[in-house]
Amino acid sequence: MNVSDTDALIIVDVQNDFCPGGALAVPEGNDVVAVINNLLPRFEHVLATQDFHPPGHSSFMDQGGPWPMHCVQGTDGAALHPDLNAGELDQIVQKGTDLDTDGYSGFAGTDLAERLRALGIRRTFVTGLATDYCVRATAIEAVEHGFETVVLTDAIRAVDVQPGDGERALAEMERAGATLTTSESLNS
Ligand code: VGL
Ligand code: ZN
Repeated sequence: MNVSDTDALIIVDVQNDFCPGGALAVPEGNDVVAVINNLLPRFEHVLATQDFHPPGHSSFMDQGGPWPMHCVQGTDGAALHPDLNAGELDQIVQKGTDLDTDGYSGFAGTDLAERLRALGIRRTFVTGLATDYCVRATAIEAVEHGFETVVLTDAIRAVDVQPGDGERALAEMERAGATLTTSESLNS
């Protein structure tokens, strides 16, 4: 697969709270950082999403939601992983800022689609955390927005609240029209 200037790398939620030691740790979540850093120089366009919840967000357990408090705006847990080569990110899109919606998708309540169109992007390559939530939702909505969509399976990790959730999410993304491949299949 050849990478061109109408492709964008999308890095979903590679944040401290989703890595081991964080509030909503994804097993081996930090392992995606090295894979993504290797991908960065191949892409002209790189956008990262950042889960960025206000205090009292409806997805938090103390509000009756499913998750421990995580990625609260302005906290270290919400910061991008320190080893991610942030200098190569062109844009950061904050999501989950609305109190009452989960904000899993990078497109939900954001201008991500408009930003991609403004850059002339036709195809997105989706990486990051977590396979079964925000990666899944972002990839499926990228397809719905009309972008050709590739999910790089070595550059994502699942929460797996229930065993098999990550595998099921892969199947769902593929069924929605995304292509699954690994970063090794990319030329540039
Ligand atoms: C995520 C659960 C809650 C994710 C975000 O980034 O996959 N999961 N908020
Ligand atoms: Zn969240």
